[in-house]
Amino acid sequence: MTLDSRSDTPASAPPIEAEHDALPPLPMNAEGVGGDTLHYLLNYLGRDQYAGFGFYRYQALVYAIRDRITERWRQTRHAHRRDGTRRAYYLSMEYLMGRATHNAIANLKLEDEVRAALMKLNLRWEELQEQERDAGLGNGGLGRLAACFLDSCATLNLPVMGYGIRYEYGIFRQEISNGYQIEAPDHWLAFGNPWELPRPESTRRIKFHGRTQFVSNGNGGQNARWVDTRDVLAIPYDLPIPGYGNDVVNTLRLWKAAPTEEFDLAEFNAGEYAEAVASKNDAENISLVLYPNDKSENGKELRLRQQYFLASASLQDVLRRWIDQNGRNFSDFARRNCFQLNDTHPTIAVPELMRLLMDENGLGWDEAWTIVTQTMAYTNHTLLPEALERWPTHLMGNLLPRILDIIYEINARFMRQVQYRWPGDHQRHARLSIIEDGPDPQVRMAHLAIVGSYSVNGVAELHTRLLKAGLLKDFFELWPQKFNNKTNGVTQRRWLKHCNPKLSTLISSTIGDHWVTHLPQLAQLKTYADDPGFRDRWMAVKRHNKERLAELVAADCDVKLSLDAFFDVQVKRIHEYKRQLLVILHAVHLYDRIKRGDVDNWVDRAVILGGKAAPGYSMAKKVIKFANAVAEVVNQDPEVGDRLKLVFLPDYSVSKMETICPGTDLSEQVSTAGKEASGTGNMKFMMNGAITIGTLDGANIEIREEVGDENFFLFGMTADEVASRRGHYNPWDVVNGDPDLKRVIDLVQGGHFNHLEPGIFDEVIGSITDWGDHWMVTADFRAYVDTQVQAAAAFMDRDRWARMSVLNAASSGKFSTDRTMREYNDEIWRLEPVK
Ligand code: CKZ
Repeated sequence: MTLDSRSDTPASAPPIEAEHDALPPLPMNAEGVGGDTLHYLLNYLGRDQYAGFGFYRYQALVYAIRDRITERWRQTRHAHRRDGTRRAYYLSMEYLMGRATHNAIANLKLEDEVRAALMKLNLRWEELQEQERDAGLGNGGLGRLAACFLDSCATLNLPVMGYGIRYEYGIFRQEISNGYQIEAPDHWLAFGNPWELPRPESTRRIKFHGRTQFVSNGNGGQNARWVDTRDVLAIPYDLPIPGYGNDVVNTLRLWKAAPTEEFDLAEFNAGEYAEAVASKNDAENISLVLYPNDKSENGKELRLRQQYFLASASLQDVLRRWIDQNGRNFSDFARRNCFQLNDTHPTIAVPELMRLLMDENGLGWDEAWTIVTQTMAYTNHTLLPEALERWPTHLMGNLLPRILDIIYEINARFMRQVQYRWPGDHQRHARLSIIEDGPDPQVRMAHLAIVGSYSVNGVAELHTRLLKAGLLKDFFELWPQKFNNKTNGVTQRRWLKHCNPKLSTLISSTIGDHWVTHLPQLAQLKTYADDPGFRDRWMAVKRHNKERLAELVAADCDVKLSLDAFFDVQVKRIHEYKRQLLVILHAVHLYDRIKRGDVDNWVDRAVILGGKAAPGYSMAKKVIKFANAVAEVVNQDPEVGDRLKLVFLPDYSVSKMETICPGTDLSEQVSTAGKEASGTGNMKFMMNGAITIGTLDGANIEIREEVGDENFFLFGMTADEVASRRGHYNPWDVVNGDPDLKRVIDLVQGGHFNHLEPGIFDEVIGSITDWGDHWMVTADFRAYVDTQVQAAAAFMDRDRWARMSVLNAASSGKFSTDRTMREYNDEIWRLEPVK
């Protein structure tokens, strides 16, 4: 069989139940798991107890667990097939999965058995776990959201499959050298990934370059053919997505790029053998590396190649299964399939589905367009203009000529509709057009996504409201019924149960464990917020978790934190709109207060920052250097001592967040109002009993609504105030009018934190003073500092703080992705849960 054979199932496949389901189920006990682990270590991996390399022991355990997952996986697949159920496909360029093993064991409810089995083998679960590399196939919130969605869909029995790219290199590893971020490649597959299952029999063929040829179809019409292409193969690797305690295992299918067998035959024939083989890299490069940008437009051809590769491979995969089961009759296709586009990144799927239906399956335009616009749904994740994807038509015309033809036709038909609705309103026509005119015309991917979809959603109430009133106003007027909100969430299985076992045990022993699948049950904890015994136990758990976090900080930053200090944490991608600067400048202000002896009623504080900067984002990288420079001075000053510590935790990741959020007292969510679409870190902190200091932005607003304003530290301008004040004040007037801020700016400008590298922070300070303070750091500084004083005072009142902490966790029920997925399903996908 060749790699790109056309059908996955032989014509006369045996009845599916027959022999497979006759296998006896594997034992779900310590003896079974332990025996299988040993079997895989000794007989399959060929290692023994003397092998010094811990990875093999971890690998053997994974195989033992995976066997148990695989039988449920097969049964889930058969159930989907048997029922011919309607299915949804999540298309995303990013999945920030983190580690899989703990999650799999916990979702199989095998934790106790695994522990016992490993004990017998003289292995420690905690140590084995450290052998697993994070699957870092995403940048930040958008990629992590996709991972939480998959967990919730599997837990809710929803037939949802994820499609993505199997990057060889995930998000870069961040090292800190002399305070600066250094990027190192994340070769996470170096020793292989025991969780993945390659399925080369389902390889798909992807076209690039070439040209469109029209041939007459014999009925007076013409058919388009995309010819003279340079093709690449897409090979699927499946990862199991186990539901919690329900024996469901869904699939995340990741595509790896590979050369076709005839790759560059022409060169080969000309005697350029080595060159032809070397040019295989062109194909393999497509799935080589994740683009490390979070926001920020990116016009690189390789990125467009990746996007088309994902869209085409995934759609072909779905169509192939459809044709195998239904033949080339697509009348029911839209009733049985839908695609959720994770931002505009996979939006090229809109014209690609048109092409596959028309060129490869003979449908007419109208028939194909009806199917497309009844199956595609688009989620917008940001209002930032620099993140709005646009592709130059010349680039797209060269790489995907047939796709560009189709986009032009979609636009021509769409513009006729616009002309009919708003005759003669040329400005509006230009604003709405999928093609942005100009010397270098561009395809606006968000417009293509909206025109091609039956649903358009934002990710928090405020975000959706701002989309409708601002960025997408014209589209909202045209198609108000397409727009809807779906507030983000996180999965409480990973973000409370697994990452905070002590708190989970306390919660479950108090209200039972129904919350693991029904998070609003946590509201029952509210009655315990005033129970002194419960509060003591709650705070003892927090202290234990602060100890874990302090150990991480000691190991990674070589700074010792006092467990009595107020743990004040901001971890997320570094971006000006997220205002890490506000947090650092506040630390400088506290340092200044200590140095001038203003320490009455002092509350010791440990400020912990973490996050990656896009490698090309120089301001963000300077902010990291700034944090480290301030930290260096503060942490070494004996006069400061435990009153203030500031650390920058390197290489922030999903796994690190699992230690960070349980140990946090104060969650920093301080973005310029109107700029953070939702945020999801805010929800993880809240669920673990941290209290938020934040602006009225993204999901903060809904968090505050749930927990009550007395349990949330609100500060700063609103989105409306930001919009009307921006550019209408002089930052220097603010600085000069606030003695605390003036001293902070003077300290930094005076070179107090950079004696050896003069001038390096000029741009950082310039960005908030001389150049208009676009993100309004100076404008919100006073309110922030005052609110921090209130937060510290609340922290010193141990009973009050414990109460607030309990109430935060107890009020986090809305922010489960179980709720989010139910809403997507009720209002967009309309799938039947599978039995
Ligand atoms: O999505 C989260 C939200 C956050 C929002 C984030 C996001 O900032 O508030 O909680 C989940 O809904 N990420 C992106 N846009 N919004 C985003 C991620 C990656 C890339 C881009 C935007 C990326 C881009 C543009 C990667 C490579 C090139 C270009």
